[in-house]
Amino acid sequence: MSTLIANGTIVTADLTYKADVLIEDGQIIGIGHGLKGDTVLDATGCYVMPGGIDPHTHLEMPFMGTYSADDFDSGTRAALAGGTTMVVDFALPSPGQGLLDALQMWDNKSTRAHCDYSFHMAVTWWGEQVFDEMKAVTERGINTFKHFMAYKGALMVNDDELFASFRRCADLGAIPMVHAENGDVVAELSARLLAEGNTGPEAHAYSRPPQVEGEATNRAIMIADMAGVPLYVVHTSCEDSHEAIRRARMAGKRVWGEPLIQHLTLDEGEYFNADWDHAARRVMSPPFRDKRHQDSLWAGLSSGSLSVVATDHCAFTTAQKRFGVGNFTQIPNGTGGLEDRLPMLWTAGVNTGRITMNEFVAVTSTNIAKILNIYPRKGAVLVGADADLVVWDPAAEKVITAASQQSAIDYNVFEGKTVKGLPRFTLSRGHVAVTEGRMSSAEGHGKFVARPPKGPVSQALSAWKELTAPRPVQRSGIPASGV
Ligand code: DUC
Ligand code: ZN
Ligand code: ZN
Ligand code: ZN
Repeated sequence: MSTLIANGTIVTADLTYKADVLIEDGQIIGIGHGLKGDTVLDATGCYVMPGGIDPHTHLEMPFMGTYSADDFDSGTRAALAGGTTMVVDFALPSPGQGLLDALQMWDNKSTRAHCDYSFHMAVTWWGEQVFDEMKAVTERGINTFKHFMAYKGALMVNDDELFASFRRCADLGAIPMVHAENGDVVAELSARLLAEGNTGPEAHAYSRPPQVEGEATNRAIMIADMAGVPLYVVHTSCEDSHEAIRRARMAGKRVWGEPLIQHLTLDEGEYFNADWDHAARRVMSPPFRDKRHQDSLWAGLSSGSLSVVATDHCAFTTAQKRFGVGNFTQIPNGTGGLEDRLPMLWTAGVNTGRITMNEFVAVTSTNIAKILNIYPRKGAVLVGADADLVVWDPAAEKVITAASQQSAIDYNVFEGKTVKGLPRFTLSRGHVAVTEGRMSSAEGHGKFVARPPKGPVSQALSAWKELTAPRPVQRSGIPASGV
């Protein structure tokens, strides 16, 4: 049984042209004119684009005394409803837990996925077991390792551990990722704020100023440089962090930055002059910033210094957020966004002229497919690629509401916003999963996508070569005794 997407305009990261797309057995088998299919999907007036890839989700993750509320069922339904056809979730060992043990937990949860998925592995502690298991993890098709520089006393790793793990990544041809915030400073500021009686959700933002992120991003970049390895910085939210990434890239380093759709479109005003629930529902790390930082992120997308737009989808219900009444440090950190990433970015980016359609495809799909080493199977409209596609109707509009979303939580941080530009159809490996908002996705249809290591990248521009070069040793002049 073949499917033809007819009368649409194909938009990829570098081309825009009119052609039909023929699909069979989950793959694109033809692109052109005069093709025939058993089923025809009408794409008149629409753009046919690679489905979105969200490289940053936390589904059913044990975190801050609870579990994030969207699992691989509701989370991947939300993804497909919004035109995203693949998610990459973080397998998160609790400190002391083996990586393979954590991976087994994620394997079990992900059997419910409606769209294809992959994992990053988090390194939340350091030891011989972690060192050894990192190799086995790459052999399972996971080529990215995430490190938390914040969440002191829980997930945070120190600089010696970062350096050791980055070195291991270099040996394995894997890419380290960082949540870049200075966890020591956050802990200090949080304690001080609480002692002064600042217990509400707005204090969460005070405890994590942009400098905390800028410092950690700079530090991670330098450590990666000394380890001779590329670096992926998750949820880049501010100019301080973006500036470090820009500088590294201009110096020839492979460093990628990932702003979130939330930071691009929502600002710190959400925490102030708002009731407790409204503010707490938007507590995430890093927090929302002011307009100057938002402008910096948009400039990064159009200039290419920032590479990927993600969500960090980590949704908690209002009841879960209320664990932090009286103490903002107990509010589970995280917001949703999986269903809204593409429509919000199209509305705030393409419709305003801040980014082009081709840049939209690059930052929502193609760039990350290349970074994660799954291009052109994913992130492309090419013969032989998986038919993970979105047929995008630029004229379709809706108002975002929690009442109509796939996510399991009871609110939406974009509630009331009008978006223009929505999927007419979303296809997961050729299977029509969404038609104008009506779901026909299938639980368990999603398959794990293995991502082979990239192999060691050239270290010509890193400090590692110099640091490990033979050094002259002083052979004389050792004092006989004393001084
Ligand atoms: N930030 C969040 O807001 N939630 C999950 C983890 C993180 O780093
Ligand atoms: Zn993070
Ligand atoms: Zn995250
Ligand atoms: Zn199917």
